[in-house]
Amino acid sequence: DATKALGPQVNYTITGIDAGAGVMGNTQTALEKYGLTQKNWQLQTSSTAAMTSVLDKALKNKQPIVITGWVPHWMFTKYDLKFLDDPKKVYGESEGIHTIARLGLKKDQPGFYQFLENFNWTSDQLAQVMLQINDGGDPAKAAKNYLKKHPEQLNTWLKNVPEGKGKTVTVAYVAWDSEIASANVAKAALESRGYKVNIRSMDAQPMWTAVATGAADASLSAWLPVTHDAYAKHFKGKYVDVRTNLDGAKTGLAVPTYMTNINSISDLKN
Ligand code: PBE
Repeated sequence: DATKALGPQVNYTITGIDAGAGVMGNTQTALEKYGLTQKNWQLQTSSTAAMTSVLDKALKNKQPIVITGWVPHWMFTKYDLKFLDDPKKVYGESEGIHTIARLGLKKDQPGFYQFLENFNWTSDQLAQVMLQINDGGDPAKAAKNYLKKHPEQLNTWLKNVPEGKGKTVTVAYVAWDSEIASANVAKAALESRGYKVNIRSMDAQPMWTAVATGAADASLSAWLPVTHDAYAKHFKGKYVDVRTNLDGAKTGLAVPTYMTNINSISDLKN
């Protein structure tokens, strides 16, 4: 009921995802900065899968719900959602997905490092792979299909990358949908040049730790400058920020568009 206060209708709960996600830490900050903790608002930890399933149900019943949202993600393709305005800029102004590498990688694996310097794409391109996977497609197959359809882009990515001759590299990623797509596409691209690529799925903190300690060679899953700021600060000097592999990422709080009275995080107070 749009005329009633939102808080009691959703039990003052924001439906979140995994605890290690940067958007969770920032949402906790948002609750404090917007004075929502005093109003008993709380952030529920769950997983992307659980969050999107609760979201799916709410949408089917046209019920109110507040979630931690982000793009690129298929939730914004599949559902009519809107980000809540964030006048206090808790979630930052512009965000990108960065490629990070372990110290010494450029010297040890110049060919692989060259690939990392070459690799970037757009949200629309990433979505082609992500949506195939969301439709039940095998991630490795979706990645190979993408490369078949974009041979020129593959050439750009492999520019000045010498034959791998079976050299092994390890790429850490977090199993968020956008990162499942990028890890698999990078793997397929490198394998077409003769590299052997181990992609390892882990939580956000272990991912950063793996790159910072050299247990992984690189990762394409770093959201900067805001979402993973805490990790970036913690591991400062222990990793190389190679480049932005995708521009125009965004995180924040999101609601279905039928919640016409709720447009800003400040509106949650009413
Ligand atoms: N996300 C998706 C991640 C980065 C990718 C927004 C859930 C996070 O919050 O750490």
